[in-house]
Amino acid sequence: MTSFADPRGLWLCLIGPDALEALPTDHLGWLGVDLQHGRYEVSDLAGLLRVARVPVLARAASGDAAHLARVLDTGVAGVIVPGVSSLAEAQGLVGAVRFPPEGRRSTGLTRSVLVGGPGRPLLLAMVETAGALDDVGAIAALDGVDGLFVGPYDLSLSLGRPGPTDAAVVAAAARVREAARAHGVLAGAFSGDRALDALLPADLDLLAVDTDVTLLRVGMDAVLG
Ligand code: 3PY
Ligand code: MG
Repeated sequence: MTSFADPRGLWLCLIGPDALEALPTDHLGWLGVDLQHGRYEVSDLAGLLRVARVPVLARAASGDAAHLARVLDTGVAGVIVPGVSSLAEAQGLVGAVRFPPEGRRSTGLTRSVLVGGPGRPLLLAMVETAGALDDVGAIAALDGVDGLFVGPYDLSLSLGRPGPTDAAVVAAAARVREAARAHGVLAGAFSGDRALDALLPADLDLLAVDTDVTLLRVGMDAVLG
């Protein structure tokens, strides 16, 4: 199982390469670049990858195979795929992300080939729907899936709970972690909230602690009070 120097990651929603280059990332194990809710297009990834000093995982906009192929062609270390709703959908992701014979991904003169990107990018399935939670053991067991990544905010919506710190969501996150451990794959989650950090399993392999947006806002508060 791949491991990261530090489980803590920063989730990028809007900063560009110049700001990333200026950001101290010594205490981070990875960066998440959010193509689903962030401002980024696939064409923004190369510039960020050129200055990133830790592995970059792209949160894809969707599980669409053509989109995932273009994201992977940039040479990211892996993809975090949102909104997975079933085992069948997760099987489709393996087909999209893996080269034959494991999957159907095509190769070409891509940035990942040109710069010798990661040989085998990570595929992390987000667990943020009730359907994915129902199938969590089978998804974790799939050859080609490297990890599960909890989206506690959407999961709370999908489970009809009031928010990510609700007991049912916290219990679901623990269940996801157990499934990942049982099948030897990575267990990760998004947080963005210190109260939630304390409720999530303590030994996650990946924890998106917070976003670049929060860093800017907290930084402004710290400087100006
Ligand atoms: C969620 O919690 O739903 C997320 O997708 C976190 O980014
Ligand atoms: Mg989500």
